Amino acid sequence: MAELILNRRRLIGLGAASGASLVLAGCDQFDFLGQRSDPVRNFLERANQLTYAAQRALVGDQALAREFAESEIRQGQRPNGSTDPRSNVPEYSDLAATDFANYKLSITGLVETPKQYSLAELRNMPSRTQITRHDCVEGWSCIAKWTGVPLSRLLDEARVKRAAKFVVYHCYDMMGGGLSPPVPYYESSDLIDAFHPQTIAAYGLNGGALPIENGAPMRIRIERALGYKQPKYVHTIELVDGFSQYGLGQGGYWEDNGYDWYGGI
Ligand SMILES: Nc1nc2c(c(=O)[nH]1)N[C@H]1C(S)=C(S)[C@@H](COP(=O)(O)O)O[C@H]1N2
Ligand SMILES: [Mo]
Repeated sequence: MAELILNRRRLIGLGAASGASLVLAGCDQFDFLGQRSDPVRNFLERANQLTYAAQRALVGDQALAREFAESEIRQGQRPNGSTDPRSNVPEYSDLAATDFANYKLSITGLVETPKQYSLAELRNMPSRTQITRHDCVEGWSCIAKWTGVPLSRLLDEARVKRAAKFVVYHCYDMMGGGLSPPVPYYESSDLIDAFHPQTIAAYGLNGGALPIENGAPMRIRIERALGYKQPKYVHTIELVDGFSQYGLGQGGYWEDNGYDWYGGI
């Protein structure tokens, strides 16, 4: 896990075209990578990482997601997944009762200076507004206007340690139930997506405050990723060197249920 970023950079160094054709051509083409212990080869052998590597090679580290005009916002953001954690999370219910006046966003884990921000503090920081399209794997899309603090700004204030490789986003809402005990929703990204200029800690939607059904008081927008990679109701952002100890170890609630980790569009 510690070598993942280095390895990805080496892979991208092979060039976008060769990266893509390698994946399409199948494993024989990997033979030039030599012995089994070659770090790039080990990296490529993770099935899930094939998509990741190919998408990264094609998309590039800092390519922007498309942004739209106001006139292209055709309806409100369709609520999906959890839409009201007040129903089963007392702590969230208490926060909502006072319009999130006592909400704190924590930045923890592999940082030099752990931080906490109230909603008012977040709203007073430099913001970014972007009109983007949200694509849910269930087959619908919505164009919406999101306002928030660039996550890079929060991470810079907390000063990310060199050992950090991923960011885990912890949410208030509890998923599942039935036969298995409910588990909290969570997600994760690499540092490239965390520091991407369109990745924001969003507290505003279509010109108003972010409604509860869409993740109040704050949700993360990672604009080059699918809907399930847009965590709502986020209370803690944790810098980690791996995510095996969270949930079932796949990097997110839906990943633990079989979805792809990278989830790029
Ligand atoms: N905390 C949390 N975040 C979540 C979900 C959820 O159930 N809980 N659902 C995901 C899915 S599958 C989608 S499509 C979007 C829906 O966001 P929206 O309700 O604002 O449309 O949130 C994502 N983030
Ligand atoms: Mo979704």
